[in-house]
Amino acid sequence: MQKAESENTAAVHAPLDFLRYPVPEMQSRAMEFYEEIRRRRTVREFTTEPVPIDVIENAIRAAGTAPSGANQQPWHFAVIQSAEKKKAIREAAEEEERTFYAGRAPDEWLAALAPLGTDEHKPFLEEAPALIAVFAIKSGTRPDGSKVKHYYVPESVGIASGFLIAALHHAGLATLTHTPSPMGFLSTICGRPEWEKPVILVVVGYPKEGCQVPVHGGIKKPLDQITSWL
Ligand code: IYR
Repeated sequence: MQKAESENTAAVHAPLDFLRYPVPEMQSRAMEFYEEIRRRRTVREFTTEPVPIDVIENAIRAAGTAPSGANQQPWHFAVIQSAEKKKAIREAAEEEERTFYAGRAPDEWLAALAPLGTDEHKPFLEEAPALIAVFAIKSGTRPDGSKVKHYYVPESVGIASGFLIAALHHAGLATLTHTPSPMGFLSTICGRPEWEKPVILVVVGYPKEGCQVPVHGGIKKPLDQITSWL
């Protein structure tokens, strides 16, 4: 069977741009990165202060370097700054969350959330200067309009989202990975097509003066509980 041109392309290789460090430098870099990333906390109290747009752009560029299935980069980042759109998102999210907290969520789920102190009120969706809605692109389209299957989409988008929040934290911004459930309203508000699925709403900004975070969220499993060495 005749293959589409894009599927017929032979691999072309180029030299790798890899920086090799002396072991002591590698060790201090690993420790420094851990010390930096462990300070990232999910924030739910944001100021309205605007953030530099080029910082957001570069964090999204960093996210866009993530590995993905067949390098198909099945993601889209919608940056929402308009007060009107943020209000619409807050209203839609709070409506979903009201039903979630008032009965749709099973007791076991509510019990798991209790130490975080979350509820249906989401003022940060309006107060924070920027929201980044992350969309997973379920399938692509060739120039002739036919569908291109995408591979490992949730894994790829999860990795890119990890890069995104790490990049924003590294730059000095606070984030919240918010997952209103269900979040189909984001497609409508952001004007995204049906083949893109909203997966995470990253709230970005500066923490309010005196911002409190739940102690529970800072307790991470020790290395021996999350690893096995074979
Ligand atoms: N989406 C709800 C509930 C919620 C669910 C999980 I899992 C969390 O880690 C935190 C919250 C909300 O945002 O309140």
